Amino acid sequence: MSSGKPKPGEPSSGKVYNHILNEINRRGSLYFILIDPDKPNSNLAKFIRTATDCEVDGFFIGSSLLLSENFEKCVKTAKKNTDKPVIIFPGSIYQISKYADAILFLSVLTSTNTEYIIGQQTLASPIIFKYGIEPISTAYILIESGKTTSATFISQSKPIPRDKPDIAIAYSLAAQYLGMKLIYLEAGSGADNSVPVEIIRAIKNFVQIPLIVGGGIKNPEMALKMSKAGADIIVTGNILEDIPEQKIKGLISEFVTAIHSNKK
Ligand code: 1GP
Repeated sequence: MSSGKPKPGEPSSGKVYNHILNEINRRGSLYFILIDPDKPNSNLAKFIRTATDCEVDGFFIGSSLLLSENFEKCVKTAKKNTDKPVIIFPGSIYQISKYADAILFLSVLTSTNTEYIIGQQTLASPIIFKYGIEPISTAYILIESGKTTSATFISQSKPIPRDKPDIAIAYSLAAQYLGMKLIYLEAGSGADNSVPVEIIRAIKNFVQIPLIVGGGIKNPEMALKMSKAGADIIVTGNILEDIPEQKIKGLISEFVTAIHSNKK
């Protein structure tokens, strides 16, 4: 996709968000890959090109923690090697780059600390304004997944119990009523258990805004089940970092085929 960012200070065009909505309409469900700037990938450029050739729908870049200085380099490399949206999925105010197409403007609704609900967002806003990056208002909702994940620990969240879809529905409705544009249901990177399909299905009966689901998704079959339950965007991270290089292309293609097969 071409850049065409609004000039600093102009209201966001909503271009990337509209692209996502159009693609959801066209494809049914979308597949995004999470790039963790802290995980060394000597051949990130090649990885991004391979994923783009396999028709992945976009890339998120971010991490709960940021231990390396690679963040901006990752964003630039991704932008250089794909025409798909490159969107920041920030763990903190230190993850903002003017080279990205957009930023998920996350509020961690399950956090018990206002710092992660509105504090970091307040500090980030003037920078986002100055850079003219498109902010996409996103409710970040953590679901209990068997162990304390980095996302839960860092954001000081009280994750929603796996057997309480009603609570997940209530949070999601609140996000929609607050005018948020996306809901991100997170089990946490490397989670033992991914978000239950029952929770995805329950939320989709109540809210209209797109639903992103990520954390602990281990294979294309699982992704397809989530897509059929109503997930609009499926995200994987670890699974593609943990396999030999020669298997990456095949696995990305399998995820793309499975997720795109579910035209609603
Ligand atoms: C995206 O945090 C996830 O929401 C990524 O999780 O690394 O377990 O795929 P995995």
